[in-house]
Amino acid sequence: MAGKFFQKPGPELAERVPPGQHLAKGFPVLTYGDTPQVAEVDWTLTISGLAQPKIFTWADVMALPQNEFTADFHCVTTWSKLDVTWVGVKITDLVAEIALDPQAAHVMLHCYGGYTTNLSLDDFIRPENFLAHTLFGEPLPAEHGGPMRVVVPHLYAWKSAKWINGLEFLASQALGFWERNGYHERGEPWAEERYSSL
Ligand SMILES: Nc1nc2c(c(=O)[nH]1)N[C@H]1C(S)=C(S)[C@@H](COP(=O)(O)O)O[C@H]1N2
Ligand SMILES: [Mo]
Repeated sequence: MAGKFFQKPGPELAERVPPGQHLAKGFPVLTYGDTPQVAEVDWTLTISGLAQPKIFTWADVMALPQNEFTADFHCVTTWSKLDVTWVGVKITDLVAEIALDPQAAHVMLHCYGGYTTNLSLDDFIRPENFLAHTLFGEPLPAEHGGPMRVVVPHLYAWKSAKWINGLEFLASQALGFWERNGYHERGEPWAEERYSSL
């Protein structure tokens, strides 16, 4: 019963809810397939493609500046959750540790379990995007992408890759898992970029 799980936003929140979206109660889990179980000690982030190859360990990422983030979260299946609070590392601080080839213009995010999603570097390297290891003050639960996920608040949440494991830098756009299966290549919620325009 939809009324049990979704709320109509009040006027002060309504302007933060993109067209066609409803506020979720709680924080739903949306995963295609099984939930990978990855321990922090085993977690790595592999840099490949148009960049100097590099592998970040958990300790490497924890040594970078840690920030708190509050961000709205919009799933293309029409639920949104406002004011989600996270702790993690800015993508800009992470990328500062990577020697990018000047030809790099896109990135494919690779995850434990095989999920992928694509972003242009303009969409990826923004101060509001981050790697998250803490959700609402607790270690990021496995079902929400723990131990480490990406969060890209300005795009639909299928771009916010859970169980992040690799960044592959590319010269041109390639399509990730949902993007190959009919979702939009960019996915901007205010423009309702839900379905592929290709
Ligand atoms: N690795 C991986 N990342 C993923 C997904 C997935 O299935 N696998 N689902 C995406 C989708 S469609 C959404 S809406 C969000 C959901 O995040 P949540 O489960 O923490 O709410 O994760 C995104 N990241
Ligand atoms: Mo989603």
